Amino acid sequence: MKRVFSGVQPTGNIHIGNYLGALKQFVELQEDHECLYCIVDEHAITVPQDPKELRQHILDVAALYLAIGIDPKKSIVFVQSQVSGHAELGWVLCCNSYTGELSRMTQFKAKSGGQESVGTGLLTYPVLMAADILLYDTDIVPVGNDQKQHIELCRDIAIRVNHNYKETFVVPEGRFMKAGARIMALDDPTSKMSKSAINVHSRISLLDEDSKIKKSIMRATTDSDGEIRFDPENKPGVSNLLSIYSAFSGEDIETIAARFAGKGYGDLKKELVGVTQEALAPIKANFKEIRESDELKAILRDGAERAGAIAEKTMKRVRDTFGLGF
Ligand code: AQP
Repeated sequence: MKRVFSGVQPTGNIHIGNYLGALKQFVELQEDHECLYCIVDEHAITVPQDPKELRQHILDVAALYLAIGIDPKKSIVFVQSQVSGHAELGWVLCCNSYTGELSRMTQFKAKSGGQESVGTGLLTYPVLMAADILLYDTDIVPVGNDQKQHIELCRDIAIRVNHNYKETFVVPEGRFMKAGARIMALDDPTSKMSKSAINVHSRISLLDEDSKIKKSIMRATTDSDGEIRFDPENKPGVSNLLSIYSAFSGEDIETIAARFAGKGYGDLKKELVGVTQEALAPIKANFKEIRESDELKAILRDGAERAGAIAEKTMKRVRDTFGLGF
């Protein structure tokens, strides 16, 4: 069975971009793969976090994982900082990567831009992400399109170590959704939907009330020509709404666009409100009960133990490759 690894940062409310780009794949893959799904709290602290809030967000993401259908009997669900191999391998890989390649990463440029002093963690973030993946001999990494460059870097580092030392790492492949790989902000369809954007109507969070979902979609930015067709370059707003519709419903984008031919943007938005509310209703219904259950922490402890056992095997191999310890 091929092994799958992916993670989500506990940095705020998980939105439909995270879900349609990454999380939805997690659920599908667990049926016929060996899956590890991580809450990557060590990534979250690359920018300042309130410690109390961070701990709450860790449990929120864990509960959401289960609420969307990740089954802890089928998949390993755990928190990154509970398995020390992530930080240990992260350091080893830092010593096998170059500042030049890291400073070229688009996400680093975006997050560090305009700041007076830039934390080292922001620069080395993709190296820690490579460690997360390589620690588990991962074959497949389901992520959104924004992570493509980081997956390439991870592959480069693995190939570099295998070539410069000896065969140590499995070289992984990214897995991207056809529809949903890059959901754009509702208020500005030229930027990706993000947890940290100031305008709450730029995104739909998985736990948003129906009224908020309706408000955010009905006020989404479109254009003035009135034609419903999929054309991300010239009609990014309408194309984004069609992508979200397709990703939730499973219906082909072209089929949806053809069905709305001659109708107005208001008609598309109204239907999308219904489709989104319907898709998120069971997640919201499951979340509350799981989040309040005593079992949640037990599931995470068990997950960390199982993940830790796999990680330790890899770390033994890594220490041997580099001659660490005795
Ligand atoms: N807009 C998006 N469309 C599709 N996929 C997305 N992902 C993120 N945004 C979109 C995917 O979601 C997974 C988890 O993301 P993350 O929490 O690890 O980090 P992120 O990419 O930094 O998410 P945000 O929402 O943009 O958070 P902030 O605002 O904190 O930077 C990843 O697989 C990612 O590709």
